[in-house]
Amino acid sequence: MARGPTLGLSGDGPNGLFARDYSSLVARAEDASSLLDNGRTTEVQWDEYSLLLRGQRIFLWSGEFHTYRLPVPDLWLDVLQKAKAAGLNAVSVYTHWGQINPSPGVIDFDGFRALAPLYEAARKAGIFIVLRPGPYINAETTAGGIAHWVTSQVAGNLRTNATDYFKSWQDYIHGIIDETSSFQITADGPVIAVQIDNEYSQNSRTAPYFQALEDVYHNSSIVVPLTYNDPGEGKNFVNGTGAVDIYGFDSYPQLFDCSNPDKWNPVPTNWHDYHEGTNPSQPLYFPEFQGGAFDAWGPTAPGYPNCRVLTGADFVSVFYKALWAANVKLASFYMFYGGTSWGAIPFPGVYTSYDYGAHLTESRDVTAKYSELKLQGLFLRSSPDFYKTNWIGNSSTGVVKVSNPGALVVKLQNPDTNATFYIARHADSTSTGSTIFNITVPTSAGTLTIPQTVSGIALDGRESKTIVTDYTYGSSGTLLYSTAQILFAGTIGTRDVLFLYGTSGQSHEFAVNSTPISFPTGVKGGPVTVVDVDDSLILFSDVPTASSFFNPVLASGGPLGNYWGLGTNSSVLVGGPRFVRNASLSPDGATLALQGDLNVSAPLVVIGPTTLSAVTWNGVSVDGDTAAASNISAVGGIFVGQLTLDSTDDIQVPELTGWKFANSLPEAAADFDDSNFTLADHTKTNIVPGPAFGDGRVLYGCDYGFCENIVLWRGHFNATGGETSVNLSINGGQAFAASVFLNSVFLGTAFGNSTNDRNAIVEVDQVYNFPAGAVTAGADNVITIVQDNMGLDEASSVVSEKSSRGVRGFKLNPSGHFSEWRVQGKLGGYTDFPDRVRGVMNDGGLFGEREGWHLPGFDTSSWVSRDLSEGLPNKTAGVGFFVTTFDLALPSGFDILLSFNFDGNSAATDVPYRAYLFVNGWMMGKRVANLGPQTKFPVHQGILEYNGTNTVAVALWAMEPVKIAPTLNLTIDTILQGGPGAVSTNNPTWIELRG
Ligand code: IPT
Repeated sequence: MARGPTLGLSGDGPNGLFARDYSSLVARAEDASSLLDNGRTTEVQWDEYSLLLRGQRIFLWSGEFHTYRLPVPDLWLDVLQKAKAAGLNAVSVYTHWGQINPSPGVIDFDGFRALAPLYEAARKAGIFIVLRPGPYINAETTAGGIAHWVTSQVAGNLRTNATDYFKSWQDYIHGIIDETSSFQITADGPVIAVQIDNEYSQNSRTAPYFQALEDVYHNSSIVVPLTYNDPGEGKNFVNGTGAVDIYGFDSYPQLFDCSNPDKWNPVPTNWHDYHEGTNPSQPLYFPEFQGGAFDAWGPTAPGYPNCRVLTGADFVSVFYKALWAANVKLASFYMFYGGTSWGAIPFPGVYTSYDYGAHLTESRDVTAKYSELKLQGLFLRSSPDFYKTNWIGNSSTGVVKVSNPGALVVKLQNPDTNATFYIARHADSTSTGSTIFNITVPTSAGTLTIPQTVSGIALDGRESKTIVTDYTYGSSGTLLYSTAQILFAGTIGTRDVLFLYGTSGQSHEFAVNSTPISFPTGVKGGPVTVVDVDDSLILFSDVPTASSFFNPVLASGGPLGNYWGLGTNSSVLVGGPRFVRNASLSPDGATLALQGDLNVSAPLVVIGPTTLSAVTWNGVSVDGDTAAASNISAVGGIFVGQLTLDSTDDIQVPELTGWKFANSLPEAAADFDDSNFTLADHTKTNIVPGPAFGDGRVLYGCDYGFCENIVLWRGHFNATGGETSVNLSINGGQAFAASVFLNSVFLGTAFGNSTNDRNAIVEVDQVYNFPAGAVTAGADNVITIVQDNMGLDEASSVVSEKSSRGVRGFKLNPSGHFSEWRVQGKLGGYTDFPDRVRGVMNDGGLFGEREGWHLPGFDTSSWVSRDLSEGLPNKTAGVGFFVTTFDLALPSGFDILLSFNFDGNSAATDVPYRAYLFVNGWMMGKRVANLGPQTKFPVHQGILEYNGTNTVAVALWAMEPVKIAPTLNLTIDTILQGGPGAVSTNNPTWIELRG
């Protein structure tokens, strides 16, 4: 069989380790004249088929990861290694303007805001990056990522080319450029593209804005292509002002309602046609394809486990392979790892967890859908012929002959090698039925009806399959066809290896030459069946066994040495452990050192070079050998052993006891001295909509520097004694709350309702009656409002991402005048907040937060002892702080996944309380007990100190004067032996920030 000029082929030398000379490959692989670039670098090119990096064709198979949602930089490598192990070669990363540029002129790339450690970790893991700095990112984050101060300081609509908006983003984008330039692929770095803004439509208002952003990059040292994500099939920014280098569009075919997780929407069928009619000279690119779904506040919220069903392994099988069938060659899954919307990160539509039902859980653990993603990713990595295919047609028009119309089969073919890929699914993509079919297709051995000896190719319910013909692999491996799926094809050591898999109970058949070989049912002779054909090692297993395999890359010493294809084509196959992080082979090829995670003791199977004789696991030699100890080790180079989990009995976490308590709402007392609060006397605002009623004063927190989290308002009036009530219209965004007091008397709470309601309440216009005797005639009386800000809205098509958060209307009844309004939020506001490590999003304006009661090291010795489950004293409505400390002494060499759990994780109750959970000073959770659904709050090592003292503080807001008795436990969710290595903490103390 003729070998085409494809890439990613053999390993040279005894261990297959080599640094590729890509300059020669450019000429060998492609006619360079047909490749396009942006005129700024030829290291990233493209044509109608795919992207090429340094002349080497790649299938960009990527996942979304927001480092700001995992505020522990030492854990980023773990996520990237898990992406790499899934066969992804890239991540897509939003950066957050609001965090990096908290106030005008301040650019902060320290701590979790840093980019350099992300880039270093990506380079180490062998993962490319498409950077998406916005300025607008959407992302279910407050104001869609726009810096809050901008929403107050810029007049008019944002995301236009108006001078003040233009000025507002300069520091941020120039900061991004400065941090990124030296990490582009042109400098052996991971960054291969930069996206312009996010999902905006192209018109006379927005196009000059895009152009202005592009001009800034073009006048900088950024040379990689600029890309764009159209929200749908809108042909935005393909041509004309603001057009980008590489266009793509986003798709979320299952949408975001996780409450009927088994209900599927059909696979869209027009992607290929749309691409042909839109940007046929570019590859088909999905900058965002559905990787999960977000979930909203409310008692009917389905929760993330259901989102993970809606977008589960079957969804990954059918919908991701539908991308292949449309000839997509660049795709990124939103989210691969969702993480946590801690502090003020969320927009009002989502709660703290941003788990997203993604491939990794919020705790960074792998899932069943991760395994399916890995099966696909390793196939792509194994199949360079697949990176350049023509879309030939499908069975519905007779281009592919299929025996059963219940199956829809699309044909893709490499024009250079004739390798052909048939992507099959049910014609009704939502079908849960079973369909058996065969295909009659041309091959190098003539027209064949495949399979030849067994009953047919099976589709059981929601699954999709890839059937290959004339597929080549490794240095000389050939496959005439296979109905079994390919886990791995390539060279290991000096031997070509093909690892096939299929569902047990179905029939599978492949042919190397003309002789069909079948695996009728199940798997015989152990988990992996070995067939040694013509010096090529061919293996077959069932799906669970195949899913247990990892294919760690053996890095070369060259530039980009850990990047598959560009840096190395060497790898080994490792079956058994929960996760394989890394592999390296001794120079003589005898000893393989593996690193990874175990959740249980597990058998280990390594398919390595024939020189292999020993394996270490996390530095310890593994019991086992490559002798003919089992049927599969007989062929040589296969190590069979046993990995043993150490006892985890001693790994425990304490009960949370010893709580101390203090009142955190002294402001709700008539004699509270608020003279250091900010006078709220503005009569103009850039925020829309403006005030609803009152006397012209603007009571929007952000106009006074208090843009996020809890804000307190105090309205003073000299009473005549005739005042009977106050009418307040308070806006905190969907699911907000505000409690109102007159002097020290509680008047009531305004409740925003669930975001699951179509007409979710963002603003409550309510009359608060004054009880008899509460007003003091002839004296100063004070209305105190404690208000939660649930975040600023994302942009909709008509409204900008400005949001009126505050008191939109105020009026004393029957009459009266507020002599003074004062406002207080986070200490220092957005310009002078002291906590530069945790950043502008972390805390708010509660008395206890201003005093630093949430910080480690604050001395509570003078406080009273009071258990959290006792609630506030005397069933009052108000806010109290509960603080305690606990020690952890958790062993190293483990990744121990912990979470804080309210109320025994019982479903949303109707108890009217909010609790703000601070762990070592970080606001890691907002519990809203009357709405739900979230009770469980994962917190990572790095926020938690695993060897020492930890501080947990709960700001408990009782929103009604009733008995409120929350409970809080720390639990171990999962113990993984292995882990990502040392994780440091950066938890500034009370002395450092308030002392
Ligand atoms: C897409 C956004 O680009 C992304 O930031 C995120 O918000 C995602 O939605 C939903 O999680 S917009 C797409 C739904 C049209």
